Amino acid sequence: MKKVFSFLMILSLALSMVSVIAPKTLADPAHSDEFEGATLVSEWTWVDPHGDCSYSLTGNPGYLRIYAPHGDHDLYTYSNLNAPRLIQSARGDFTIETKLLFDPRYDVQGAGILIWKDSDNYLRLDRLLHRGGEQVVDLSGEDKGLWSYLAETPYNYTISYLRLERMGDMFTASYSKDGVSWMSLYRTSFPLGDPVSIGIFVLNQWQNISVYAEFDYFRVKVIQPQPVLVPSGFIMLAGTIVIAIVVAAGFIMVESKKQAKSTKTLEKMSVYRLNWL
Ligand SMILES: [Ca+2]
Ligand SMILES: [Ca+2]
Repeated sequence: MKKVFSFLMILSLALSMVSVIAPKTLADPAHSDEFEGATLVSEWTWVDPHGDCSYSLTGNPGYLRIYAPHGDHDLYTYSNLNAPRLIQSARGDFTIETKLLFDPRYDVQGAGILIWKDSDNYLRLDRLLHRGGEQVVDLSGEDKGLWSYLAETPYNYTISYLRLERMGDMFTASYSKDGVSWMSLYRTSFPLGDPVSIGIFVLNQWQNISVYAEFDYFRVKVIQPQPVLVPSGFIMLAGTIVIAIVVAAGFIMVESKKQAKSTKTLEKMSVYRLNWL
């Protein structure tokens, strides 16, 4: 009996050490692009609501240039959502990052990266000139149709690195001057669900002077869920204990029957002895 119980215990503990949940594979992983070719890869979708903007991979080889010829190209709930943009589908947790060459000179000229659910739910992180002359990196967007400027910091360099991280419902915006030393701009809860669109855009609003921005790359880093250790050992242990109790109960019943039989035999013998005496 002891041997059987010990064997079940060892089996239970051994199984508990190897039980894991394998990470899910993402059904719709997004793709990085260094913009080194002469044509766009098929994952991208060009969105240009006015149909008057353009993009080029040859104007500055190695960079994607997005050009907006005049105003009325915004991503702002109170004016319009006409900004030219390149988007692709994404799911799960990820970071998106771009390196940008952009030197805005006129009011509400901007360029950056975007996470978009629909026209009432999106986040944009951009290098921007607004409010008549403020040069900034800015995080803003709509949450269920409500517009917010979430955070901004003064920034007046031609090169900027922008990064948005999504972990569940949490989004973290960061920026850098050199792509090495990163500064955190803001962290916010922003439930969007899956799938979402991610991408790059250019703004040109409230004046009629053309502008373009050049993107060196758009990098997507999918954050894979970590394998999770499952306490299946406890489940196995519980099962083992139940089996052991059942086996022990059976053993006790058999022993009791034996005892009862031997008691009856003794009783019979006693009766026999009494009769004999
Ligand atoms: Ca809206
Ligand atoms: Ca490049």
